[in-house]
Amino acid sequence: MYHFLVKTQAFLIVSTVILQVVSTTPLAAEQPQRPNIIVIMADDLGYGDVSCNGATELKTPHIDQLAAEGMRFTSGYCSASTCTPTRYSFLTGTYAFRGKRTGIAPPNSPAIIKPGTETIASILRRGGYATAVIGKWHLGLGGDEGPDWNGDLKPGPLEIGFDTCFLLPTTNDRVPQVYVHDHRVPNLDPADPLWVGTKKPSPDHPTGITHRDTLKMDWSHGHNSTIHNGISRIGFYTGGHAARFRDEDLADKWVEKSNEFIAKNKDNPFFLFFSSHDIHVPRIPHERFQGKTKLGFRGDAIVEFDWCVGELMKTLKEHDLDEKTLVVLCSDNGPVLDDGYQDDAIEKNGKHRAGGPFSGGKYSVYEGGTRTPFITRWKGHINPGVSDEVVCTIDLAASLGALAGQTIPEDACLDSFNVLDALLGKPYAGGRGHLVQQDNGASGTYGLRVGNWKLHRSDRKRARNVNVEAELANTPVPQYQLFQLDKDPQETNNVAEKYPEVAQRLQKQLAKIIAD
Ligand code: NG6
Ligand code: CA
Repeated sequence: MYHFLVKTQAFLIVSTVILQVVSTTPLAAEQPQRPNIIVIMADDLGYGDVSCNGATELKTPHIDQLAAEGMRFTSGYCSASTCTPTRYSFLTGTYAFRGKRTGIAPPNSPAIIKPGTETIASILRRGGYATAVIGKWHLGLGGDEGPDWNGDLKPGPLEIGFDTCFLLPTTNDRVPQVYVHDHRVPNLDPADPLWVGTKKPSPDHPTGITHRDTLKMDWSHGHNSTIHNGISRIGFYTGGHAARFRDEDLADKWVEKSNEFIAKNKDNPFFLFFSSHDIHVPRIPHERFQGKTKLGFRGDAIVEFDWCVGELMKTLKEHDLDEKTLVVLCSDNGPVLDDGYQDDAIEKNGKHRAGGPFSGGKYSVYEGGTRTPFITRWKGHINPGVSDEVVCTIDLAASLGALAGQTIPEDACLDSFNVLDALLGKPYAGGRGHLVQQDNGASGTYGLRVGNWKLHRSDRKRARNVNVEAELANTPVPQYQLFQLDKDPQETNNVAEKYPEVAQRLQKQLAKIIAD
């Protein structure tokens, strides 16, 4: 089903297509168009965090413009409500619960996606694309022994299809606060080697507990180990001082490196995975964004992310690439207010609803955990509109592979559907018929959406105690619940007993997908 605007354009598009068929030689018609592709993935950005999805307490003009010029999805998803599994699925096109160690990766995690695995990057590279990931990685680096911070950091992105990378290796709240460029930590002084570990390296090592009064942003839970830039983090590290970044400068760095990559590849097809650290904790936007919203640093970080989107669009325009580039904007999981630092996100939230009309957020299989901002824009090729088709970040591998004219091997991208026509807003093109949502790694909490039905399955004994907004939004026991998303988007009314045959059908379907 499509928005009125799109439906009225159907006739025009059909007639244009007929004209094109008449006037185009068969050879040209068969050739893939191979536009450049930029996937912009935000971190922890909720459905309701952008003004084009209804936010009124802050403005996201650049994202709104993207939506106005493209297709805005009201059922656009990421596949998990935490970072590592969503990113794993986005790159591999396979549900994270099928892979090992796909839960939230610790600082010294080895590379989770093994070399030889087909990824969206390797598929596009085979299609002649120059490929880059710039920004947050959080999928581990190095062999089984983990990252060699002072040596060659491989395997990593370059071993699974990316030509180049410029990374935040894990998360900004996990040590170490250094960049990774291709296989190395840049600016590392050999006389001051980088050490990263899980145990306090010396009794007098300052931490968020021993030196709490010196912190520029206090922690609320966890995040009380090594201090850098006045903020204590998850994990311990020493050394590498010349290589360390300031949190305030991350967004500028991603934009700078992306602009370099785009300029270098403006004459050939390129794929850029722009992986913002915003709006993950610690939320420390650049000074010029601090105080820009009444929502505190969480809102300011959204504005910083929006600025990044605007800069990338400006760069495309400068190189005359607007009509040659498909842009996809998405998020890696739903929103969270207090995720471990006292940044006033709860206190200053006011009437802002980060999850939009949905319940839950990060860590949850309620819709708010995975139904997130999702926009596609390709000037001259996507007719602006709003779509309620179900599309997911996991589908980008098969869909964008198809766009690049690539065939995907049978044993790769197992859960990625080719929903290209839906992504391009083609009239009457369908999205996914079913989608599994998960919270973290193989933790046993799942959601299954089939049409307007939504099943929750929780194998855990207890809901995880995370304050997503005002309520505890994680899936509680009992084990199975059934909701009707069209009538009950907040998933408050469990109808499993009212529709037992539907509940059973979905339980079986979920069990089968998981076992496949
Ligand atoms: C949690 C962290 C949280 C965040 C999350 C990963 C604590 C108490 N909480 O374990 O702050 O880092 O992991 O977020 O340490 S994600 O978006 O990268 O998945
Ligand atoms: Ca995240």
